[in-house]
Order: sequence, then structure tokens, then C-alpha cells
Amino acid sequence: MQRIIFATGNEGKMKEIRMLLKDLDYQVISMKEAGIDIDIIEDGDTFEANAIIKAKAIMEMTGEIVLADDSGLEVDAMDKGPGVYSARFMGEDTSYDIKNNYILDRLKGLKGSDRSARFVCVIACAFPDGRILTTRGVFEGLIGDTISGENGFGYDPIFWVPEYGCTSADLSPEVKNEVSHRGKALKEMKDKLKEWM
Ligand code: ITT
Repeated sequence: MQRIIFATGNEGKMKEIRMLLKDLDYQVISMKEAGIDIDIIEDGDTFEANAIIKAKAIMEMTGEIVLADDSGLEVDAMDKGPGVYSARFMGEDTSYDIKNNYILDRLKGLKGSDRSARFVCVIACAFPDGRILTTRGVFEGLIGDTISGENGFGYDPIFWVPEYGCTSADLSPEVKNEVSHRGKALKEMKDKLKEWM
């Protein structure tokens, strides 16, 4: 079976990606499983640019088909921040408990749609022959009033999903994957890959 490397060092993402790509006719392996341990400089201004930077860097290193995910949280009351800086926001090593509490504090006093936010995910695929594909998924919601939930990772405990009346950290992994930014972007990528491979 031909393999595809998924260029991420984020274990939370990788867990979701494995579930979402389990029916693909390719073996999907993480960077760690491929024995790659490098820090890629993500200096693009958009999710698309950064996803392509990551996928291309590992494709050029290995000569294999590589997928990458660039994603983040856009909070409208924070000028769509942290956006592409979501992982680096307040420092890469700062805990999400601290980051999430800071965002709750920033939005204190705001109600209803003034708390609007979304998760965005761009998946890029880099082929050894130079072709590049991207897909984008968006997950609309609100910033909740408190931290809640044990599932997911990152900003999930403050991301309120009105349709389910809970945060994305309260959703089961299966439900989050059905409705999330990553779920949507990867579903579209799977369809495109069937045409392109
Ligand atoms: P890689 O670049 O190695 O894939 P990363 O964590 O640095 O890992 P990004 O630059 O794409 O990845 O940053 C994405 C950040 O956005 C991530 O670290 C979380 O803070 C946040 N994020 C993205 N998707 C999320 C999700 O589904 N749930 C919660 N937070 C999410």
C-alpha cells in the first residue's frame, strides 16, 4: 500500500486525522513514524500559505506524497485573532488553560453574536511532481462563558457550538469530526485525492 506522510507534530490533530482518514486507500503515517523531527518555519500570512509551506518542506525532504494541516481560531472581537498565530499565541509553551482564560477575560461583558468565532482548517497536499492541492473547512461558533469539556485539544474548551449546546471539548471525537473545520477540509481532500491519484 502506498503511503502518505502527514506533516504535523501536533498529537491532538493527528488523533483526529487518523480517524478521518482511516478509509483512505493509502497508509497515513505521522512525521514521527516517518522518523522526521524538524521544526518548519511557518512564516506565511494565511492558513493556505502555511499549510503549503509544511507539506512542501516534507515532500522535498522525502520525495513522498505529503499532507499538512494549518488551522486556528478566529475570534471576531479580537480582530480575527489569534488566527494563523493560534499555536504561538502568548507563547508556544504557555498552557491552553492560561490562553483560554485570557480569551474569556478579553471577551468579558460581550454577549450573543459579539462572541462569534470560528475554527478554520486548510489541508494541503504536495505531490513529488510539484502539484499542490488545498482544501478549507470552517466551523462556526461562539466563545463560551467558561471552560468546559475534556475532549479535543487547544481552544476546544472555550469553543461553544450552539447547535449542540456545548463546547467542542464536550463533543465526542466522532461528532466533532463530523462537524469540524478539520473534518470538512479532510473530507473534501479525500474526494479530490480520489480524482488526482
Ligand atoms: P503543526 O504545525 O505541527 O501541525 P501546530 O499546533 O503548530 O502543529 P498550527 O500552526 O496549524 O499547528 O496551529 C494550530 C493551532 O490552532 C493549534 O495549536 C490549536 O491551538 C488551534 N487549533 C486548531 N484546530 C483546533 C481544534 O480542532 N481544536 C482546538 N484548537 C485547535
